[in-house]
Amino acid sequence: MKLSFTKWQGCGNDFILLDCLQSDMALDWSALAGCLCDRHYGIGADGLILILPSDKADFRMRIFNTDGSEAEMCGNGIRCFAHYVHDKKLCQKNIFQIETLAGVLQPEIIYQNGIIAAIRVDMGTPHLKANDIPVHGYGDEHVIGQPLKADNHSYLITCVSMGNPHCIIFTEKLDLFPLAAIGSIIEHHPAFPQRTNVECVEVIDRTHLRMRVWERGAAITLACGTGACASLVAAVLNGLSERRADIQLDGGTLNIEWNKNDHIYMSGPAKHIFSGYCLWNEEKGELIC
Ligand code: ZDP
Repeated sequence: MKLSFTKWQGCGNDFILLDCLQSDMALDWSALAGCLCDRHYGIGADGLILILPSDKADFRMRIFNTDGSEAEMCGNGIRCFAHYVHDKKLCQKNIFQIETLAGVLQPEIIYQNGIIAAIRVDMGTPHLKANDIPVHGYGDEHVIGQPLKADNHSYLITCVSMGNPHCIIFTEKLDLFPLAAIGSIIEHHPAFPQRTNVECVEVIDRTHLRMRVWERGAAITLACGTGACASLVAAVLNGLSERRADIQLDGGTLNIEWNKNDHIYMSGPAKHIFSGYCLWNEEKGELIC
């Protein structure tokens, strides 16, 4: 079958978007995500996002990682989603609601001098209790600066859920941090029954952080929106930053604010790369090249 797609990126975290508003296609999304996201034999992306109708919000978003697993949420992806539906005039409002597995979230299209300057998303509230993340082995309460053994080293971890799980490690020298070597080990560590995203963070000053990410189901990517939110929360909990900071990622910068109402607001860009179509063999579960 012919699949029309559009490809977007937010801070270099790139996604294939499928507009499923008109058709109720039921495909093997996991297999499709694996094939389409492949950078050599497919289109290439960090994830596959479905744009769906919702009965409790304006739209519903589903996100699949490159390994085919479904994530609850995606911060860079939801900005791309919001920009796309706004461009296509699928929604006339500048603030609207998107249902995700992490709850109903609210993006806002921010205009400056008649052009879109950023997408700001009310990302909801962070979850800090061990069982809500989930993380095992540290009791029922918060996990802030606790030791975790991985690859014969002990790392001090802080765990935060933005709907999806994050394990944050602060380091003084980000460029020397062995993320490629330990990302997968921590992702699959038995302490994390749903696996986890892994962020290493260097504090530049109280309003500037640098962060690199190992994404669950996708390995190292240039940016992670939910990870930036989780890192800001972790920095505040460890007394390392103000409640509002710029988070510098390898692919760009996000501004994150943990408001007094406990909601997190993430502001950043979303850009269209190209659109096209591909042919998908449903029976074989592979692209027709
Ligand atoms: O939680 C997960 O499995 C993530 N890999 C989902 C994607 C998160 C993302 N990087 C973000 O921006 O929040 C896209």
